[in-house]
Amino acid sequence: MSFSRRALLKASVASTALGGLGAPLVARAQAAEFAYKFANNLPDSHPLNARAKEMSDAIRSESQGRFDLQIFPNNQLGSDTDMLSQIRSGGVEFFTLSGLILATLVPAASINGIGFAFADYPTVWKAMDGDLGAYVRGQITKANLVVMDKIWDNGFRQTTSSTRPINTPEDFKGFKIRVPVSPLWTSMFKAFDASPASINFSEVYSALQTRIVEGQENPLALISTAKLYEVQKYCSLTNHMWDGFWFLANRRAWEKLPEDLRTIVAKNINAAALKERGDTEKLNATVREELTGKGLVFNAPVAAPFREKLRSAGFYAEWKGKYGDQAWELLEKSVGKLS
Ligand code: X2X
Repeated sequence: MSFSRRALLKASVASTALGGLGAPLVARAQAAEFAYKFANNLPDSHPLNARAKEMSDAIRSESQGRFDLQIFPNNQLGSDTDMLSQIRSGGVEFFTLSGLILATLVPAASINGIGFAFADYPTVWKAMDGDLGAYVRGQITKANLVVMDKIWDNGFRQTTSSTRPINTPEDFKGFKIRVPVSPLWTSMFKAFDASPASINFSEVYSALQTRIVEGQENPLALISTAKLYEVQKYCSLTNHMWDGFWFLANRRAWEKLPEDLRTIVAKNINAAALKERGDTEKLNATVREELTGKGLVFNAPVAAPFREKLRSAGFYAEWKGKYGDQAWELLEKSVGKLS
């Protein structure tokens, strides 16, 4: 690094320390050869964004200021549906998206969300870091997006409601539930005889607050960080699916990067994913007490009748047909027989 650049960076750090007063605000932007945007739908306080910040700092320093990864959390740049089109056109360079939503473009990407497929985290990571994940990444690549190796954790999803707890599959009957924009989600809650409405996460808090829907489902880490407990009363630990975020890149933007920068960026993103998995799993396991303190009333239904309801509604048979034998076998190899 040249003397003058170092001096400029120092000045910039000093100005930040002084609360941003003073001048050389542009040092960082000027230093970076590449400034890429990373958009996501999660609150700032979610582990994904905490680890993303750390990762962005590590990338900046390892690349000696050549690469600046700018994080836009909380749907600041638009809903998941908007961002999926932006990542394809290059309007954003990076985006984390649930595989289930990505399935609107890459049908195979929802396969990890099949109801009650995964029993626990070790099984999830073995599959997603193994053959099943490799298969899905292959399909994503065919759709002309770049995907990092390691999927990030959202978690096992639980059902919240402003009207009633869910104890048995019958409690889902007629239940007005928000689901993310994804055919698998709609299909699954229809199989429960619920009344699912596809709504992007950016609109969920207000949809619950205004009671357009009675309930929603998400991992506890997100029910906590997105403050959904403020507009929900019950939380039923249905554990009905595991959901994770693929870290996607726009292909043209990715290929514009010189090889050495690609290596630095990918290595740090994948390392951050592993740390985020640890944080999120821990938060999902420990935040219940805090949520109880905020007024959420918990119950823990037995899973078997829910799974049986999906089976008898033909859910597993239908999705096996949609994914095809190869993908289904990879899933069953990881989780055991499903239908
Ligand atoms: O939209 C949701 O519920 C969320 C945030 O969990 C996903 O991204 C699937």
